[in-house]
Amino acid sequence: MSQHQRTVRVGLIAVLALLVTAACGGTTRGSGDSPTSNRATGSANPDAALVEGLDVAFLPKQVNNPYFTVADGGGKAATEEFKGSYKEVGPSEASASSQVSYINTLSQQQTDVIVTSANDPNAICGALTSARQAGAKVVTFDSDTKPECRDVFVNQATAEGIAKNQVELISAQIGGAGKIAILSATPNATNQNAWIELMREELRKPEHAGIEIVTVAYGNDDDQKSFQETQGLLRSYPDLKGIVSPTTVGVAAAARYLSTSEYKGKVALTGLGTPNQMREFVKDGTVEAFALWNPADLGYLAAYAGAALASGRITGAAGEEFEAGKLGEYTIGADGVVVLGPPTVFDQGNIDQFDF
Ligand code: RAM
Repeated sequence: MSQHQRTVRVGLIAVLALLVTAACGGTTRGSGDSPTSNRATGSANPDAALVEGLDVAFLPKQVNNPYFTVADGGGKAATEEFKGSYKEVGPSEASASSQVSYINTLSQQQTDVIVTSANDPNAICGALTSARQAGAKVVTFDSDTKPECRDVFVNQATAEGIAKNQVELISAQIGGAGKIAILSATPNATNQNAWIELMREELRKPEHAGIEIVTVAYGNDDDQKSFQETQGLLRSYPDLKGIVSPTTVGVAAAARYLSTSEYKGKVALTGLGTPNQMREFVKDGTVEAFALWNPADLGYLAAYAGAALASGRITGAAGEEFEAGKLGEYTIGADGVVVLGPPTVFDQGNIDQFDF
């Protein structure tokens, strides 16, 4: 869409927003909120009518990762609901600066909403800032940038909640004591680094005094590298009791390695995985339990947050509310963060109820 077309359409959207607000008896937000953020109330999903034709682009950490296929699929479903136009672009490797050229292109194409999971908190900031100056609304989801480089971050769950969940899972599986290693994604990943830091904090609590993290290995969200790193961990630390891999790529590769090795059933493995990738390893006894949120819901919520920003319903300020289709109403928290909800734990008992 050209700059002119966008200006005209954004103007129309703003007028429509005002009309709907007036018709529904909505009010202009109070002090602390943006004066341009007019909220329509009384209708199930007023934004849907206001964002028709919106160009929404999803830019994942990497395109060939089943987790992002599902997450971005949720974004596509949401975009179709509000009759926007959806596309997914992105690198095949999750390296720090691999997303920059994609953001620049999306900005040149006058994309209305860019939804991205950052491979690095800093590397894409400049490109995102330029895109915002050119008129795009930027939503990060899954893995954040620095807050000043985006409008809203849609977090899958609180980082503290994820860290606690991971520690509880591994502790239960190794009997509360022993050496563990972490198999992470890329060394720069905002999300994994935050979780690992908080896992270390959690492990400093007296009830976890017997558990020691011996090292953090990086599989770069690459299947082969994650597989080899797992092998390396088991060779380097013969007394390892468990591995925590808070990445869907890492935990699936580690499970595949363990499942045919002498360590199967002896070294515990948990982390964040998709039920479809982990099912066979739960059934063959390699993995007892692991966790994840619903990636499709995460992408869906992120797309609706983008639509709410583009329609002027929200600006990203704390306390603002927006409708996210079938997921209902969400409120923006501090630093422009929206939280999807707590993660689910999967094991033999429930894994067959999930298909993603
Ligand atoms: C991988 C990615 C993603 C993370 C999940 C758990 O797919 O690193 O960012 O949220 O794992």
